[in-house]
Amino acid sequence: MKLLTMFMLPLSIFGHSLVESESTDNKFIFDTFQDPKRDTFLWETFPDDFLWGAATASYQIEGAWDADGKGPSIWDTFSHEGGRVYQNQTGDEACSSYNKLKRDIEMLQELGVKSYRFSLSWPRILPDGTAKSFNKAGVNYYKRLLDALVRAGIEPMVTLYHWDLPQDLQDIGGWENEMMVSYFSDYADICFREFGNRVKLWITFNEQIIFTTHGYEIGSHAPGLKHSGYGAYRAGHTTIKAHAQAWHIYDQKYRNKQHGKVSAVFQSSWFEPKTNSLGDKLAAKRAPEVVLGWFAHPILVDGDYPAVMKEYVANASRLQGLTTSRLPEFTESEKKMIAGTYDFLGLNHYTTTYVSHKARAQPRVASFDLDFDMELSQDEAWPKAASSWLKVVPWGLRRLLGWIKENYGDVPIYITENGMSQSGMDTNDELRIKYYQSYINEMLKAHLIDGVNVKGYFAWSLMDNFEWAEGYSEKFGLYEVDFDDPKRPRTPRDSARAYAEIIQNNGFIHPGSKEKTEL
Ligand code: GBH
Repeated sequence: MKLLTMFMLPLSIFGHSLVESESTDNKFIFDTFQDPKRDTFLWETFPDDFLWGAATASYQIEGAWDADGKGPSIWDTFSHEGGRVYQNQTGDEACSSYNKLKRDIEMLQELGVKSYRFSLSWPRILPDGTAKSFNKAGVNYYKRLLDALVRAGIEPMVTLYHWDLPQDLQDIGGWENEMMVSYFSDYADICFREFGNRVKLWITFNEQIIFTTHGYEIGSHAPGLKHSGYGAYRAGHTTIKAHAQAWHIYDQKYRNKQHGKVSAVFQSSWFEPKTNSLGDKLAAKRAPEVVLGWFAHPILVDGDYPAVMKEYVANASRLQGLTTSRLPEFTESEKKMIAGTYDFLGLNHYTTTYVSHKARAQPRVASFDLDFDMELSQDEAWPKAASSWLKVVPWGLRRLLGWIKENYGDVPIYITENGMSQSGMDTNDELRIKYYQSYINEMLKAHLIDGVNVKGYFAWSLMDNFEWAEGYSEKFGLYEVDFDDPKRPRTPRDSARAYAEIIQNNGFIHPGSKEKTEL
């Protein structure tokens, strides 16, 4: 099967012309996925105002971990500890983006994106996490970045929290401590005040489910705690209230002047039943309700956890001999404060998994992973990325978007991350080109055929970066970064050209029809 290529125009900004176009008779991108109803490629385009972007996060790219008064974050501590990250790598220097602002913006311009999603390092702005430690040098770095983006005509989408909590706040318990609600609100208030004249799209949290489960329950991410069965629920509970408070601060103090939008970014795979058994079907139905719904349901629906989540955690807690559920409860006034605190929905999506029903042994072990009587797996036939968890399953995105519309209504959706990893240095990344073409095509079908209100798309990532516990071994970049060179040179991969082509065409223009209109 030949690759569906849309490289009709030479993009001279990259210094050389593109791969010549191949036959476009192919209706399918992958050999593995050739269901005519599901997988046929759609030659169509997006609405004119569709927001094309690329994404990064502070700790993954900035480096300069202790420059200009920055305080340590939990990821500085965690990576410096040793034994936590692949080959004990750290984000001390990462991509040196703190010192390579000009080049990063040039890359965004080469791609032709309209928007750049990046995150603020809380301890760069408030070194000890609290307002009293305000660090002007850190603030000025982000002002320089924002000014440069404005000059380049690129709209910023700014994440307040992409996992780098100030270490001083972890020392008093981090997200397991309720006080974090007011510390986060103060931080958000300061960011809205300092940067809000240049920012119209704000994200409070990136993937609450990941940093609470990995950081407070499994221990594979900072702060490395293994509070199995309650750490993630307790930390997650705090983040939901912190999100809601920050949204209200924006709503009350800034919205009238700044006219921006605030929301959170949720992470979810798509979930397919492993077999046709009723148990597996019910488990697959439960999965998005729990994984996406844990955080999205309180914020988008009624200020409370999904009923199925409350039921399963309460039941597992009871079978464990507890008299109270390990899942905390919101008070009535908290529910009112939380419900409706969103202006759009941010979605990070990478892959699809099978779900099967699996009842757990008694007495129950307290663990988020075991609370919902399900087991996740993937299909060996699905194309593989370098990350063990990441299989390439484009049609899962369309199904997930349909699920969101069905369950949360006509909410505007930004896909805030989507992309795939490779392991070695190689700019010839044909599988990533197919990944982007097919996933973006499925998003297009969701929009045009299913009527899902998708407003924008951000590729993860602009460049190779510090992939958390995997260090630099899993590379997600449209641009390759050479981490052995102190200058951290960036080189566009073939996928950068392919993505630029999609953006330039605002979707997929059949080469045949293009020739016709040009004649
Ligand atoms: C996103 O997380 C993050 O927002 C981003 O920072 C990150 O670079 C990107 O995805 C790529 O991973 O090894 O089986 O324990 C996505 C969620 C979190 C999914 C870590 C995989 C490890 C699974 N990812 N998780 S495993």
